[in-house]
Amino acid sequence: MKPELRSIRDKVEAGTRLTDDDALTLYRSRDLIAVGEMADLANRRKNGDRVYFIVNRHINPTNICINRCKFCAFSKSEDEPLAYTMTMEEILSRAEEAQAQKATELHIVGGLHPRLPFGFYLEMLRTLRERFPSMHIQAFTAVEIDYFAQITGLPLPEVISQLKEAGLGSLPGGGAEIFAPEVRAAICPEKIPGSRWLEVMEAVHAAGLKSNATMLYGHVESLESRVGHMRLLRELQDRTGGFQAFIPLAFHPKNTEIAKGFTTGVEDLMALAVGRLYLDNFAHIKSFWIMVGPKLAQVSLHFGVDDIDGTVVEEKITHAAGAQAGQEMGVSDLVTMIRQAGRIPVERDTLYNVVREFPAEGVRA
Ligand code: V47
Ligand code: SF4
Repeated sequence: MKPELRSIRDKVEAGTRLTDDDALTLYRSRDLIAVGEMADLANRRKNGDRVYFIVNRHINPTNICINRCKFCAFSKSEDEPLAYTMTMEEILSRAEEAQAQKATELHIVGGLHPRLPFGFYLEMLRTLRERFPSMHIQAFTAVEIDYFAQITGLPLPEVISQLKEAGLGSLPGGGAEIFAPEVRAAICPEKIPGSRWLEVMEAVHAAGLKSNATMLYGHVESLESRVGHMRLLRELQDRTGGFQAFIPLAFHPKNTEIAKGFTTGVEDLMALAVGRLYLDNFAHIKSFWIMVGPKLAQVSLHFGVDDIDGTVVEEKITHAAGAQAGQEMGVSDLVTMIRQAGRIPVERDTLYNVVREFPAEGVRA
């Protein structure tokens, strides 16, 4: 182990909170195995040998978006040929498929449509709740919630309360990107500032809803801006405790306006491991297998990760930007992946209640 990592390891062993400098030292060390071992210790202290997954289905009702972030290959303008908006029937038929596959969660996010009224989203939630009462609806990034406040002129708490009343169960973690203003100016100048993303999440947590938090890395950001991003998340979490999982998202460059290569495996594992070590008040670190690929997602289970998301079924955002992973993973593949890593697969619901625990046998020779 590199000498500069020894004092950090002592802190990790003692359960002492790491500083921003510590996180930078970890990132800069490039000592993947040492950092991974520490992250594994930190993770196992919280989650033991359990690794979580969920039977879920992603639905993206529209790709039309007024923001047109430079890193986003998914969004389109209204007049482009590939622009789409699903009808309520199309959304319902996807939810029906999810129900047939025993999904416990619908994950619904989309673009900021210039003309769809807030009522469309309330209606969608009400209809889904009525037709599929046992399914948890995790929907809308903080960016969409802010947009609803803008188009209705309603205060944030009122928007959230109406969504909650209509059936919203929790929020995913998208739209966070990197909070630093200079990075946002370069990659998503039209998007709400990081400070507003945090304000929306604080209001969401105050309303009693849980959410996730993401960090988009591997574009123009510096390591300092990544640490600054995580610091703001850790501070908010200290105040609210409303975040469930931290999900670093690997930037995919294809069809985007950002000239950069794909992230490397070491970069991906480091983002997850440093996240586990720095965010001591987050219960879960999720490796979204769609973004890092199923094989690296499996390896990440030894680098601080305790959650590999779920069955997903239809993923448009990362695939539009060149993701090589498939779109769907069956429960038995998820279970095998976790078992082969020597961990115990646990199917969870959105709020991390156990749905099914899979016994720890069945490892292939
Ligand atoms: O906010 C957009 C990102 C996010 C690209 O909370 C890109 O459980 C990589 O947040 N390359 C949406 N990333 C997805 C998201 C998410 C996914 C899975 C689980 C959860 C959760 C949340 O996707 C956006 C943006 O940060 N994104 N374009 C791209 N080219
Ligand atoms: Fe719109 Fe979200 Fe894509 Fe940005 S990342 S252009 S807000 S859909």
